[in-house]
Order: sequence, then C-alpha cells, then structure tokens
Amino acid sequence: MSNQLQCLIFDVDGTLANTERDGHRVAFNRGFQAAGLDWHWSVDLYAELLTVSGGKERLKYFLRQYLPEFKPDGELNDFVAHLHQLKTKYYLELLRDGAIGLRPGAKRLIEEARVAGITLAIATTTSLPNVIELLEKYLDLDWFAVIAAGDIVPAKKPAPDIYHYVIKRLELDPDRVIVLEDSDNGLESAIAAGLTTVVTVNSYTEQQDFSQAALVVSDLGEPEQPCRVIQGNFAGNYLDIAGLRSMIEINSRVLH
Ligand code: XBP
Ligand code: MG
Repeated sequence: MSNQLQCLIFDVDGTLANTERDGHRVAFNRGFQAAGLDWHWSVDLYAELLTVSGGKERLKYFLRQYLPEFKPDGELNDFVAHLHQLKTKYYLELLRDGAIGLRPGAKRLIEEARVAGITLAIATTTSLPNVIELLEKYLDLDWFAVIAAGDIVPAKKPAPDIYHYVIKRLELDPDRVIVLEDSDNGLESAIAAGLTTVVTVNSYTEQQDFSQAALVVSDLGEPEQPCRVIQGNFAGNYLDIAGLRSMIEINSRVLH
C-alpha cells in the first residue's frame, strides 16, 4: 500500500488564475449589454452571486433574487443558455487578449509535478472552452490526464460529482491525491469526495470557512515571492512537490 502522492487535481477559477472579478464578471456585463439588457453586476454584487457555482445557475439565481418579475421571450432555460453563450464569447476574447494571467506558483508547481511523474488533472465548474483556452495559452493541454469541466457532471460544486468523476476516470487512490482549490464551494466538493485539499485564497474567498482544508495559503508562492500561510502547518515560502508529498505521507500515517 503506497502512501506516495499520485495526483494533483487543480480547480481553475480562482486557483490557476484570478478569473472572476476582471474576467467572468466583465464578460457577463458585456453579454448583458450585447443582449440589450440594462443589467450590471458590480464587484460587490458578484461576491454574492459567486456563492452559486456555474454561470447558467448564477444567472437564474440573479433573476430569482433580483428580477423575479422578469419574463424572457420564450423558455427561461433557452434565454439563459443563449445569454451564457454570449458571455462565454466575451470571456474567451478576454482570455485571448491576455487580460487574465496565471496566479503565482501555478505554472512552476505544474511543471515540477510533471518532472516528478505525478498525474495532473482539472476539476472545474467553468465551461470547457474556457479551460481549454486558458490551458492552451499558458500551459499545455496534454499535461493533464483528465480535464473535467462544467456540465460534464449533473451537479456542480459544492457537490462532489466533478471530483468523483476525475477519481473514477483515472482510477485514483483518494488518499494519494491533493486538490488545489480557492473557494468554500470547491473545498466542500473535494472534502465530500474524500480528498486532501490545499486552498489558495483570493479577494472573493479569503473570508470563507476553510476549517476542513489541510492548508490555507495566500497563493502557491514562488522562490522570490513567498506565500503567506493563513491556516495549517507549513514552514516553506512556496508550495512544491516535496511539501505536498510530505502532506500525503503525514496524512497516511494519521489515517492508517
Ligand atoms: C468557478 C465557477 C464558474 C465560473 C464561470 O469555477 O463557478 O461557474 O464562475 O464559468 P471553478 P461559467 O472555481 O470550479 O473553476 O460561466 O462557464 O460557468
Ligand atoms: Mg474556483
């Protein structure tokens, strides 16, 4: 029974890149404008809307909460799907224009994992085209054994479906996996799938409850740009494979 780290599963939005405030939120607003709607999601309002995973689900939540009288032409689901396609078009444009870069340490840790022969996977609520665009721009799609995104599972985070999907597809031992996440929804999803989780916070999530995380840091850090430890025992300045390996080995001694 090995206790060696086998796989890193990365969340995307807020973890690989800070995509929400200046990416998805801006794309939603551009989509509203293009659709002739006078809606605007401010930075503050978006903090509330982000409690709902999934752009389509977030739009429906917004209508229920703020525009209960709104009646689209035709079916609500069709209206939301069309508006979300419009938003995705603008979001992809933002990514292509380089508006959103990777967070500190993301590329470094992924490259270290490859050299160490550790399997890499993606588990995200965002739509697949968004993930492909980001990975193709800054990393390499082939580095990831599985890219699980958006509607591939029936229930989005905080449900564990997307992590169960990755574990099943790669036949992983959950005790030898570490998840990198940024939000309470993401942490809840990974924990429900029985996975050790490291959280890298951002301005939208730093006040959330991460008590079940193995470690909470400001970001993954770089040798010349140390991360800040917010919760958990970690003496290093940046997360590397050695540090994550010891996390799994300590856990396995505690668990068995
Ligand atoms: C974050 C989400 C996504 C994005 C928007 O995903 O909840 O819904 O906010 O993307 P994760 P879509 O943190 O799991 O990467 O509009 O394509 O859903
Ligand atoms: Mg996220």
